[in-house]
Amino acid sequence: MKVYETKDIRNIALIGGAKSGKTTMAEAMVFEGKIINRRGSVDDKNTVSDYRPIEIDRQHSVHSSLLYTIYNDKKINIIDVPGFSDFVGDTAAALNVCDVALFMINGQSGVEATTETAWRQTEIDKCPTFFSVNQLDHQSANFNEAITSLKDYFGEKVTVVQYPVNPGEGFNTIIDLILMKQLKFNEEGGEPEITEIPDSEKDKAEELHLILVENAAEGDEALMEKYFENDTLSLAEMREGVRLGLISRSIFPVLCTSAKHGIGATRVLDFITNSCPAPDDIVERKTVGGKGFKCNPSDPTALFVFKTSFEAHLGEVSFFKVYGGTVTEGVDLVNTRTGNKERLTQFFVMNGKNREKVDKIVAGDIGITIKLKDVKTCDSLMDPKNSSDGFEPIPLPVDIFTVAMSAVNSSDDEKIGSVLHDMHRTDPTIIVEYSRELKQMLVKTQGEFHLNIIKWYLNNIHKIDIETTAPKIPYRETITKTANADYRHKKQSGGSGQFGEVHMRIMPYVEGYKNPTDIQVRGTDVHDMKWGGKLIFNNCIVGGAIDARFLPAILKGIMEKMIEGPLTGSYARDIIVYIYDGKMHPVDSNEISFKLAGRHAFGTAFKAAGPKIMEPINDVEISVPEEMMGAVMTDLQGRRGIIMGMDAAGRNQIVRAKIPAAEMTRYATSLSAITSGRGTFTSTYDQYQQVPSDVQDQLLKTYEESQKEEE
Ligand SMILES: Nc1nc2c(ncn2[C@@H]2O[C@H](COP(=O)(O)OP(=O)(O)OP(=O)(O)O)[C@@H](O)[C@H]2O)c(=O)[nH]1
Ligand SMILES: [Mg+2]
Repeated sequence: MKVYETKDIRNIALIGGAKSGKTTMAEAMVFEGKIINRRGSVDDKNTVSDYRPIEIDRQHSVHSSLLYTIYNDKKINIIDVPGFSDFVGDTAAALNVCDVALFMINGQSGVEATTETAWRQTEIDKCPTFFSVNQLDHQSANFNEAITSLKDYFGEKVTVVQYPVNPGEGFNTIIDLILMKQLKFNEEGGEPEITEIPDSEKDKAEELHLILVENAAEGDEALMEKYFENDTLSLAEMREGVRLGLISRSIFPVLCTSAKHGIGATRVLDFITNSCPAPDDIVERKTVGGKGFKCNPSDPTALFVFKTSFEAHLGEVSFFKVYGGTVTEGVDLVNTRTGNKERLTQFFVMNGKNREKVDKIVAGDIGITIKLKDVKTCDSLMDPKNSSDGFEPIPLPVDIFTVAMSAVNSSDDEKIGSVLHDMHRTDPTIIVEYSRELKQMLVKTQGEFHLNIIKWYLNNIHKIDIETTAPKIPYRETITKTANADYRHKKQSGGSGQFGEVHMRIMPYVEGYKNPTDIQVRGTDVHDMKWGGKLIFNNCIVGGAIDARFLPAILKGIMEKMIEGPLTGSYARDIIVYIYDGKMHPVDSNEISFKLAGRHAFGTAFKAAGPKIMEPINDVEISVPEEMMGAVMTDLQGRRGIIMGMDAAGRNQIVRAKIPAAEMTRYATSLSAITSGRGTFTSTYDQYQQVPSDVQDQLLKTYEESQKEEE
């Protein structure tokens, strides 16, 4: 394959709502570039992009695919991103390395939830963005409504560059406001017949052209002047204006297509090659340490791995974009995460499942390599002379949906662990953790849909039957008042016996607490519990009632009960203990006796000290369209939520609330259902709080029952 220079490369992320037609569009682009000689379709399960078994089975994209096409002697890399909102991690990765985002808008439904979230990501990445209103051949497609919806969401910089003359069945004709021509496509796409704009469309075309010219000129002062001088712009000036406007995000052009029939596809390619920025037109990408790379082949070699996947016959594949230099076969680069050298031996350019071997990849281009020793997504591979730091990682969304997963057949448990570990490598938004406290394997995802993908792989590819349940909640136990307890451990068996007696007082720990006045504290140990909170252990023994050497054993006994709390076996926290008296036996006292005495005395005192169960409370931030606020608030009340505040953010309202973690386990699914996918949220642990008494009664009952079952 010919090597394309940086200025002749375009990197496009195909983004948009589920089933808007991204994969179909990618297929049309690859076909029109003559890279494949037959246009497949998602419905016939034979596209280059949706080639994986799961995608063929489900007939939608599940993983992003890297494709390329050639048009106007430019190489266009395309990342086709799955549209369901749970795959937001793929969107983040694609936008991180692509220089332009092409949003496919379903002409039947306008701006969808995923479009809105992906748009926010383009704002963060400052990514040049344009739209194509697709499915215009559909009888219920409505171009004007789609434009209204786009402007409504994204503002007046949304600019019509093309409009359909005959939307609906038989759609084949477009007025192009850059070319100021009519484009008529034949049934299966291809190159259009270009004619003058018919009289019937002239007024509308002139009016929209003027808006386009004004918006295009806004991207550049010199162009603006030219426009004022001549009242219009030449084709080259228009293209330049649009290109600059895209870069500065002062224009968001809208094209129109029927990807299914290839209508408009060649013109989209033409637009990409003539009006979209090349990789070196974009602001430089900085390393963590502030070094800048502007996709220049003369810079030291620098590349960024944005995706990892497992491919048939290749094994683990690393997808990368070159930001500096040219990578050639056999080059040694340093992984800035590990400091180790990696030799890159083979490169390929990809078209979904098809790949072609190449000798080198220049700055600005995207490719894949295989057989790396230790490289993960987000790693940077740098010239050894310039390898002190790497690029910022892709900003990934936090997980919002957690389940506990186990194998139906416990002999598969280990296998599940290793499969999930591999899944995390290829999709870092899948997080797997084994919780020792809960004794559960927790799988954290972007939602139930995402989880179902994991289940599909485990069932169909790895043949493992699994069960998922809501994760247990890491409750804590504490006390609310002071109590005393004594315990004598005494055992007489044959020769030496066991004897230890402990008198203790326990009191709730709060910051700034005061010791009781009737007890004299002689020594204090503060223990920070690794599960949060404190245990304060006070030695108040007078007159040598208990030898100092037995105190550690008493503490050990108490600790055992702190680990397995007296109420429900959860960790205990925030307790002050005073050991103020006891008894020893000159022969029979030993450590084990005092440990047991300490443990029992603590258990008894705990139960008398107004014991309470505490639960984790999360700080939750929910973003929803204004009109859905009522439903969201009602739902929050049912979750014992406390509303902390509300702010307006664009079209949305942001609700801040404190909600018990126990009430949040399926929130991703509920919020999506209440808001038709428009609501988003984040949830982070804030603090432990005592549960209300009805919840405590229920928890005690459940624990009692589970203990009975175990017996
Ligand atoms: N009528 C019509 N149908 C289309 C068009 N483009 C795509 N479709 C159909 O819409 C469905 C979804 O198309 P895809 O290309 O898979 O959409 P996608 O955006 O890649 O979907 P996800 O990857 O699941 O987000 C398929 O049945 C396509 O045949 C179009 O221009 N016109
Ligand atoms: Mg798709």
